[in-house]
Amino acid sequence: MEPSDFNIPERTWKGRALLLVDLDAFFASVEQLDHPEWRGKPVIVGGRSDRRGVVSTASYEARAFGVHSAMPSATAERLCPDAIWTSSHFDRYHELSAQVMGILKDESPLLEQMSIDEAYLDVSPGRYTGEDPVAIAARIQARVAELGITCSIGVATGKAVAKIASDMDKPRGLTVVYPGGEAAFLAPMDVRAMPGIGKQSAERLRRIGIRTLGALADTPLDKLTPLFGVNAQAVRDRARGIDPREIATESEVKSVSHERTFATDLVTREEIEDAIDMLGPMVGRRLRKKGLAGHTVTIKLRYADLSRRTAQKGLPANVDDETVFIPVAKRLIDEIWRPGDSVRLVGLGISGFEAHDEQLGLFADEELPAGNAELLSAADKIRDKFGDGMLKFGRELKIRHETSGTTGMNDGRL
Ligand code: TTP
Ligand code: MG
Repeated sequence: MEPSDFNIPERTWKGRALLLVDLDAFFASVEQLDHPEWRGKPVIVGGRSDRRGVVSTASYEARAFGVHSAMPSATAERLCPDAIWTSSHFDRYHELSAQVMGILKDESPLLEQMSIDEAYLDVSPGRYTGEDPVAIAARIQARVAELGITCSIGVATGKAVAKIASDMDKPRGLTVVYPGGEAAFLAPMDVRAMPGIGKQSAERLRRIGIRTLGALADTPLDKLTPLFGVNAQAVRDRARGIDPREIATESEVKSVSHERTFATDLVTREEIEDAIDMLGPMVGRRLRKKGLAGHTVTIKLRYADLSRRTAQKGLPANVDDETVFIPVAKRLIDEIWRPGDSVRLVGLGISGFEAHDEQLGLFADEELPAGNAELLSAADKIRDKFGDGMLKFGRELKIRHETSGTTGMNDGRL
């Protein structure tokens, strides 16, 4: 293979340097760590097919058979009949996640955690450390490996390229896109490789003859405006590797959140979903009142044993509309809850009000449903006048009478 433009190392890194660190087959790797006899073998974390479950994740040995996250367990069993199956052990995953985040914070406090196993780290020379970003990335890999799990890292000048790079050479990959090499790195890729360009955008681009990010980068703006409106330039910039989004460090993050304690423990997924359906409109209304929109959804569950778990998900745009963030919040349940867990408290919050504003609505046609601003604004008015109890949508009603106490509105972190 010819040396590509994007991987010619320079002696010193100039400008911004962001790492995207993502743990390899995270849940499965923790299971292999905790069960040495499972190492090197296909391990699947998830509910088995007799319970109509889906795969949470699979070790790379199982992925060789085609098994992947979100696949129905029945399919996974067929593809890999000899796999070792296990249910999730979230407390362990959170423990390991916290240890990894601790290592990252030690390398640079400029950290934005995106999920349980993924974080951006700003290691721009001169910002916090003068060290070479690639050397830092290599050291992080070594330090994480000491915990008994592995990670892949993308190093680049911006978020999108770092994210794509982190996924290029999993597991244990270290992919570096040097400053100035972004456009050449992206050019041959399918437009779908760009985070935020989903099925719909890709299809619309295909209809005007654009399949690769290179082609997108070279397209005149007047051809993109009908597709992306005011965001056409931002979309094209992203394809050219121009991505000035800052990382949002924890200290800047504020959230609007609500939580509720229940008199009787919630024991089914549906009951937890009902709680989210109830909390969502309270959070949404509070956001709209404050004129805030955020790109991180957090749910918090407290269990009968009083232990607490949270799960977070980043959104491709800032939102204040509960019809958009409630479905995302519900999908997070599986990260921290499994059948049999008794839940005493449910919290829901939106945070990350900064930075992403430039990309608001950028790729708004996918991943996020359109939302329902008009209806919500009408509902807000009724609630303003008569209070929260006056208007309830669907399932909200079911759960109201089951609550024993409410913690008030709070603008702190979940
Ligand atoms: P990912 O980072 O998407 O996946 P991974 O770490 O298992 O594998 P990779 O090497 O490709 O990064 O997700 C992190 C964890 O989140 C994963 O280990 C299990 C959980 N998860 C689910 O439970 N369901 C899902 O559909 C996905 C994508 C992840
Ligand atoms: Mg991962």
